[in-house]
Amino acid sequence: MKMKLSFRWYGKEDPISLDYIAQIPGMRSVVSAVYDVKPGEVWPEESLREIAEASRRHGLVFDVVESIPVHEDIKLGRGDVEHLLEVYCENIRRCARHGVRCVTYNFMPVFDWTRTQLDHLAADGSTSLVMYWDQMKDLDPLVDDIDLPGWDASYTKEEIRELITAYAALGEEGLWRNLKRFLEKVIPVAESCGVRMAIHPDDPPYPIFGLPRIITNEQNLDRLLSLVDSPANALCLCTGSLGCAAFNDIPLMVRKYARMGRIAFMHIRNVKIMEDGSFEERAHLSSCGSLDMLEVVRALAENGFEGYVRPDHGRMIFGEKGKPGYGLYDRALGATYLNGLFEACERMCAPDGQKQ
Ligand code: DNO
Repeated sequence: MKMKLSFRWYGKEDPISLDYIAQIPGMRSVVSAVYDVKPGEVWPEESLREIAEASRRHGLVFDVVESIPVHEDIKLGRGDVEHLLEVYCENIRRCARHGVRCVTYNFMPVFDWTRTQLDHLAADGSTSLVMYWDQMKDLDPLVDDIDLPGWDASYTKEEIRELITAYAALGEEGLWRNLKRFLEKVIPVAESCGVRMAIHPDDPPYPIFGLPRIITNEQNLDRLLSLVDSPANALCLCTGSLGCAAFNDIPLMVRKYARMGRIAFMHIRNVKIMEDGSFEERAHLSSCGSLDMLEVVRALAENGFEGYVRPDHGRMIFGEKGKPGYGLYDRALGATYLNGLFEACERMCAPDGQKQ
């Protein structure tokens, strides 16, 4: 197949071993990172070499990094930004030396994804991550001691308040300015070592607690891509993150950016949007959620997509216990479903522009 099927692996500590990952049909690439180094510090080459070698021993290729985290001071444009950008560039060079071709990152203030519960029980006995507005709406992190699942526990409540206040003062335009500075520094380095930078959209793609969010919709993705017009300035198009807001038409966006050649990495998963805008993570199958997976894959295949694809968050099923979203079974089912869609679409779809 043209697309490159991949699977996230949290390294030696991950309860899902590379032995298991290698047994999933069609699996090609390992998506991993150096997890024991803080943002703003250089990754030891030895750690990268270990991931690459372990992958190779299992017949897999370590060519995708998720993520090199962007230090909050880069996003806020404060402190020694030049030094932090230098470190970031050095990490890209080191990844490239060990075979990495795609580096995922995000530009979300303070928190990565936000959910209100990680083990919501569905009628079939499976559990998944959900975000319910009625559990969110009265929370104010400047007043309450909030402990949402998945939030970085390394910050004290005081630090979180300070960061939230700083981002509120920065605002969206300030965040855009700092993203531009980041890209102008990083993209030429990525280009020169054959790496594509893949920005992950904000999850969910709208402001939470007044924090600015900018990687959220078509207009803003256009703006991001035009900040530095290079194939190395690319998207990690996450269907579940963009797709939990009804204003995003996911197949349309996938088609548009695939045609432009600006998608380096696809995170493919399904979500069910509820009437009040809450959402539940669901099984990958189209009929299980709000997204049309066949249309997503068709849009990629029709544009000759050769980038990386990974099944994203799975539910916990078959009695599995583990890292929410990152168990083995449902992601393996997701991979198999995606294989089927891609096999069918890649064989049947003439590339866009070559249709009769
Ligand atoms: C969630 C992931 C994100 C993603 C980062 C990329 O499960 O998709 O945490 O890795 O946003 O920087």
